[in-house]
Amino acid sequence: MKTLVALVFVPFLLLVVAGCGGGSVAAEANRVKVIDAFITEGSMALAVYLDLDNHGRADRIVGADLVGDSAGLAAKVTLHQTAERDGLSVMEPTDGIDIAGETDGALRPGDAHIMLEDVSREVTTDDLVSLRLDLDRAEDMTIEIRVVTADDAVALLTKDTP
Ligand SMILES: [Cu+2]
Repeated sequence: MKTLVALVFVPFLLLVVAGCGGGSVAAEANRVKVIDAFITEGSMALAVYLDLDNHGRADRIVGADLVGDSAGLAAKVTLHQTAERDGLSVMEPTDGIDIAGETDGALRPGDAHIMLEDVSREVTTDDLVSLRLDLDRAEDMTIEIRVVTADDAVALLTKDTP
């Protein structure tokens, strides 16, 4: 009798667990969207700025790396946070960049950004840079970063603060 009870209930429990887990993973996957990503043309060290749209819960960028044709373009890809040190604005490595839940967000100068370090060549507006973002909750995603002129970067970075 005990065996019969187990046989009846185990498949039922498995169904419930599978349905629940599968649903939440799928829903979480595409909640964070990158609307725009850009760097200013140049070489050596390039800061990546992002426009984000998060329709899900708060998340966190925990890593990033260049992929595809862009792999190896920079020796290092790091997450940076801007901080005040002795009255100076400096950027420091950080473990993660928080993305607020249920909101539009942006990575902007003076705040957090992704840094391409030791870029091996001049990156121009003809380039498109592929970057994988590692997220804490949502699935990792690959984004295309466009390269803009210094003037265009200023226009993009000032339009958000009317
Ligand atoms: Cu930086």
